[in-house]
Amino acid sequence: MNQPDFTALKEHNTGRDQFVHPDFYLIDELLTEEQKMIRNSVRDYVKREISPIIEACCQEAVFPHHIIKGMGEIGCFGPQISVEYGGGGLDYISYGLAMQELERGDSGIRSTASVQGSLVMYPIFKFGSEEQKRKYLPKLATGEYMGCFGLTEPDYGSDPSGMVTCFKDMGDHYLLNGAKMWISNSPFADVAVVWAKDESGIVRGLIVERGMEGFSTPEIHGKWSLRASATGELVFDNVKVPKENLMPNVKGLKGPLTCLNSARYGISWGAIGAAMDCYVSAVNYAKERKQFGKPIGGFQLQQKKLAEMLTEITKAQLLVWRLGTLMNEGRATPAQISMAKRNNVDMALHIAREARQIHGGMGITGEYPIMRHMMNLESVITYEGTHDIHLLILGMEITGENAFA
Ligand code: TGC
Ligand code: FAD
Repeated sequence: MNQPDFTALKEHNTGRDQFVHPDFYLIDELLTEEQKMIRNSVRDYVKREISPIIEACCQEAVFPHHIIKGMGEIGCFGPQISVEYGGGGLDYISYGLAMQELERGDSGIRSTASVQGSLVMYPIFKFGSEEQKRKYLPKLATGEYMGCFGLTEPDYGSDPSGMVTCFKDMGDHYLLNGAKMWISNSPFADVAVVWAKDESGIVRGLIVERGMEGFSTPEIHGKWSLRASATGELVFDNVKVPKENLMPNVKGLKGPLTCLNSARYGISWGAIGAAMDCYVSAVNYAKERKQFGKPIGGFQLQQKKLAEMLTEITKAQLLVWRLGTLMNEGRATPAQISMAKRNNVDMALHIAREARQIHGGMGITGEYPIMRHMMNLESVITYEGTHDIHLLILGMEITGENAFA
């Protein structure tokens, strides 16, 4: 892999991203001035710092480390975490809008922010000791520390309850053994929030730091998806974890699953960003590209695709706005979040595929963002609970019957 020349890319590509979001139902009128300001500030950042370089990052499968500081400065890490610990203290609609704009840039960039805010800062904020909060959260908010979240294992993905990673109490420390798989940000993370079983088989959360002996983070190569995001393993070979690194305030699988609620909520907004980018590109292309003597946008078949895309985006926007309101009131249920994550990622993937067709052969090139979004969304529909798992969560909510096992 080659490191792209970021300076040259920015010089060449700055100003090319002229994105304006579709707002067919005037949903902006439901947003506060502060929410719109946050949305616009993240959008400007994406246009300036992400759009000019992202295609090259994906082509070369490189995570652009230099963006971390700027993402911290505009408040993308832990916008929903209390300001007392360095977070943004923002409401959940603002958080969602930030994720939407980042994922409009690229799902891998949104992933980096989701993991940092919802899966590393959130568990430390919610379940950590006061010392842990003071030690880690302010540095995670600025990006001085980057974090990752280890739940999935090679043999336990959808069913994390079977995890085999475990730790023993050795008196003055814990001894951690096992491995985690498919971990976003692991290759460069300074800290890992790791879910492991204690000697009674109860799932607990530990904060593991890079540099602890026996802890390694090999990178997973060869992905066709989320190529601008670094994914890896977490390997624990008799790692001595200080006792003060156990998060004291949660026991059981509800610990990691509570964090997933926040991250899945963010994805339900993020997917709209990817969908909107594909839709806007498809509208522009359909108006410009001529075949049989007229713009292809003048043919009914292309209009059907565009009309259905806009309809689905509008429905998804209304879904997340209402869900965000329920989140702000503390009334959103895990099943409601599952519905939004499942629907909106599937919607975005469908729109990416339709947009790809509208772009004809050009749709498979890096001239347009379509194929990159489409490939990214193949991960997004699998991580944070697969499409099937979210359907089963809804099925259980409706019937009261558990169809998982
Ligand atoms: P089950 O017996 O149903 O539940 C165990 C305990 O957890 C509680 N619970 C929840 N609590 C909070 N929020 C939720 N969403 C919860 N769902 C369940 C439940 O009440 C119970 O509590 P208690 O007190 O009775 O012990 O658990 P189960 O073993 O039957 O599994 C349920 C299932 C399948 C829904 C769950 O395990 C699941 O969601 N599986 C999918 C796994 C998953 O999403 N993994 C994601 C890994 S992280 C990731 O992908 C990051 S990608 C990051 C990026 O790059 O963006
Ligand atoms: P499996 O669980 O093996 O599922 C395979 C198929 O079987 C799926 O279609 C699934 O829906 C289906 N299936 C499973 N159980 C049932 C059932 N009961 N009924 C019907 N169908 C079923 N994990 C982390 O912990 N941290 C991370 O940061 C992280 N980042 C990731 C980044 C990427 C790029 C990817 C691809 C994954 C990441 N993951 C992460 C892991 C992700 O959460 C898992 O891939 C996901 O939970 C699915 O697990 P699995 O891949 O083992 O698939």
